[in-house]
Amino acid sequence: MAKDVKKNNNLKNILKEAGAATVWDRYEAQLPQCGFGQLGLCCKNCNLGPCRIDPFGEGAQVGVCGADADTISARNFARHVAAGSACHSDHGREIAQTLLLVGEGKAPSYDIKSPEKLRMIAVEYGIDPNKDIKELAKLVATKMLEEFGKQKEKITFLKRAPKKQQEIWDKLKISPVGIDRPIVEVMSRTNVGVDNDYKNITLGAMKAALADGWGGSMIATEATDILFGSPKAIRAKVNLGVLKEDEVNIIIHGHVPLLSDVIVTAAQDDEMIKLAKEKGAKGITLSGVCCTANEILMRRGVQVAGNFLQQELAIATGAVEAMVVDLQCIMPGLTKVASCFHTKLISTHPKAKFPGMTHIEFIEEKAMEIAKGIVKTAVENYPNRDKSKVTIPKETMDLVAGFTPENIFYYLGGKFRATYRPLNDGIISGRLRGIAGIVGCDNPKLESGQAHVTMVKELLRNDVLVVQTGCAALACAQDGLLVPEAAEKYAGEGLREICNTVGIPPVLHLGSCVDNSRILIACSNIVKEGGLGNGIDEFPVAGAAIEWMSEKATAIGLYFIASGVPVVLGTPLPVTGAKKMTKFLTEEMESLCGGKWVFEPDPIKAAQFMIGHMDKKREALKLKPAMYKPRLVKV
Ligand code: SF4
Ligand code: MSK
Repeated sequence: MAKDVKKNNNLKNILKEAGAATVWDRYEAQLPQCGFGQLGLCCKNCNLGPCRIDPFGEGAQVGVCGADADTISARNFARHVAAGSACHSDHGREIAQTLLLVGEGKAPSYDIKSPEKLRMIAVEYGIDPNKDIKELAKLVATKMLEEFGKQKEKITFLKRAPKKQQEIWDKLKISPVGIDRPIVEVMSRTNVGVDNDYKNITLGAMKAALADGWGGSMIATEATDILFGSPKAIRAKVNLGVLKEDEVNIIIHGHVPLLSDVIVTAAQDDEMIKLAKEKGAKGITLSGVCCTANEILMRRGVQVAGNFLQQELAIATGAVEAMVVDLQCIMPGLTKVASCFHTKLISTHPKAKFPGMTHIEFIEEKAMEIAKGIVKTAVENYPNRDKSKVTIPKETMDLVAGFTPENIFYYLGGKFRATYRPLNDGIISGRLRGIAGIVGCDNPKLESGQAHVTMVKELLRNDVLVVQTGCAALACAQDGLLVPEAAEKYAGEGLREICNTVGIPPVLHLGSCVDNSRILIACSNIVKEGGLGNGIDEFPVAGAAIEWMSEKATAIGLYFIASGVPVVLGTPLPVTGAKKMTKFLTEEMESLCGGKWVFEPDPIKAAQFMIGHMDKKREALKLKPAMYKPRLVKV
């Protein structure tokens, strides 16, 4: 059964009455979902098939080619990871390409908002950082783009990882050479009759995942910071209540901020606001959904309408003039929902078109012109709004976003003593038990966002500092966990002391899905600061994407695991019909790289696993146990 946790039920009913299904309805209609698919036992990699393995051991145990359950599930899993890595990495490539255009003076709508970061990255690529800023942008972007096609050398940012992790990857032969190549390699070796050893296939997938985390995603993060500015802690509001009854509402949805950032500027243009007033609105309200929301939230303070599962509900408010989408996590079901209202759906990316949407193609060279055209289309749609259909929920919540591995130095150590020392000392002394990364999507199979909230509250009361990205961060933000005041309400004594001293929330918003790379960097910085072992696998850190849904989440999970961090999923990977493969992923992998997958649907048990893992790591480092008893809070 879908778990809709009673959130926004009014809007769901409105859609039902209008004859448009929501993601919850469509999920129900799919039940029972295919057991072979769930167990990872079906294969259609060649035209001898499709084949499926009988999970009860009575029917066929191998496909027509002879592949068994372990080979089939490993191949399927590897292809998921490759697709996820490809998605993030392509995102990174696009931002780097725009950076190159800026360096060449061909993209006048953009600027270098963070020259400091540009210089920092230039040094890492061996470029003289004192060159003219445009020239530097060109050189750095060229180096970034070269990373994708490298044929001999390892990708540059691997050097950011602790030496121990680099040695493990070399030993396992999974250090990625180039970003595209390991992805192509997965597709090649999972073809019929190529790689048939489930462990070897999985190692190939790990290489593709590392190319994502330490390559494509990291480039996406760094190039976005260079172009649009490194985030700073910023307060904003979240939830559907950010939509305004008397203003033109434009929602931006997707992942790549190249257009959305320019739309933010276009929507503030006097000419556009004047036009909105002429059409009878008081102004223009811009808000975001999914990771585009995270990108423009943390750099421009733009409010967030909602997470993945709220995209259809936003339209059901009847108050959205236009939803502008780029790519990733955009439900094709939106078109049916929008057809019940006046909302214009505008696709903008050549790689992501939707039957039923208006396509206005985005070109970097003409970004502002296109952005203004889109805003104008939305404004002109305002008179078509049927006021009798407007139902905007009242709920909003404050959040603080915009933490990065660079600025957290300052929050922790002060401007003149910028250092991770207080954080490491907090862990060493036991004030903090450890750090948890709670990331990923929201999913009706679990609790539509609430599983994140329950898990995070359990971690906070046990003095675990939580870092978040993606829709998980937005779900917790809606519950009021991303404000400094949440420390008083939910944190254990040790975490509360630290949050109150430095004025940070107990849950730190680190950005979008590609910004999981920031968590990797933060982990590396903690190891470099000293006192907590020699590798990411040695200190008390764990991750979870309990409500995962996208293939991108499998890539993210696997690069954390390959980097030494165990990762909890609420619904298992589709491999559990293959016994040896499941054992490899959930047990044996730990001895190879320090991380492993854990499948646990109960958010409290999932949090307890993470806490237990942190305690084990503390013991191995001969640290004192956590200083305080867990806080007694009813979750
Ligand atoms: Fe069947 Fe093997 Fe072809 Fe897969 S690759 S469809 S298991 S014959
Ligand atoms: S948007 S990948 S639903 S986190 Fe990055 Fe949210 Fe998951 Fe998409």
